Amino acid sequence: MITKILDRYLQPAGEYIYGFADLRGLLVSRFECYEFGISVGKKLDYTIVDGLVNGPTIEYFRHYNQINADLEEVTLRIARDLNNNGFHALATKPTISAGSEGYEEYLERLTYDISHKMVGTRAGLGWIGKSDLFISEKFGPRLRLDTILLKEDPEVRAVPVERSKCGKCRMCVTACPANAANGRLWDIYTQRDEFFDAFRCREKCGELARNRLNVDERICGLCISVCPVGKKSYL
Ligand code: B12
Repeated sequence: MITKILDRYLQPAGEYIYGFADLRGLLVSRFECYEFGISVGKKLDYTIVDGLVNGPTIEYFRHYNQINADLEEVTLRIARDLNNNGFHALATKPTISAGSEGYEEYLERLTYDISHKMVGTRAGLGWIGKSDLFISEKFGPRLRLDTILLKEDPEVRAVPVERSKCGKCRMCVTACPANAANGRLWDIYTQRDEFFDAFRCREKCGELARNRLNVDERICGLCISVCPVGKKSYL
């Protein structure tokens, strides 16, 4: 039943991935009555991502906002349909923006109440790369993610991914204009700050967006563009 609903909304199917995650013990108190989650990923436009090699572009900025809006809408519609069919589902937002609830706390730590990447690894869809990106088996990092929380056990079991598959590759580490990554491989016991400096990344993203696009935003995406896993899935 759940997969039928998801397949109905996540169209065209080739642009999406989804998977089911057991999140017991992993969510903050605000969400802990939801024990399971559905990770939904929407593919980014490959031509736009390829165009990021020399820095952020206005096309990427628009595309990224459009995908966020698409994901927000489709996950809301799915959650509504699930709720109409006896489930208890909650669609979370793809990202946090200025003015939204919790934004001040977010700025202090650069973490949000729910990590879509964590839901993605628990759903077995991919792992965390050296630049702290979610690397999906299907699209590499060339996607944006969202999560639908669920109280009921969907009874579809995924094998969670618990360590990085990046091996010796350092493409994103050397490409990062902020030098934010130190090259250490991720596993579920590794904290973000041990291998990735999010504050340095954010500052550089702000500088690039200001200088290249004249917008007060934080945009880069070079780590997404250079990842060979994403490129491989394109071929
Ligand atoms: C805060 C934030 C930022 C901050 C900090 C980034 C960071 N790496 O933490 C800043 C402003 C710098 C930023 C920048 C960007 N961001 Co951002 N950001 C977020 C946001 C809102 C919250 C992430 C968060 O809470 N991080 C805190 C840390 C602790 O968690 P985490 O980053 O998710 O990763 C840890 C966990 O996932 C954990 N984990 C994974 N699996 C498991 C399993 C278990 C059992 C456990 C215990 C832990 C665990 O491992 C990771 C490392 O510790 C998310 C949306 C969301 N709600 O998830 C988008 C998000 C992470 N951003 C995204 C993107 C695309 C970007 C940018 C490319 C945008 C751009 N500027 O062009 C850059 C790239 C930065 C980069 N290389 O990470 C995408 C990532 C897509 C992908 N393929 O990975 C997300 C998911 C948004 C989305 N809806 O798709 N971002």
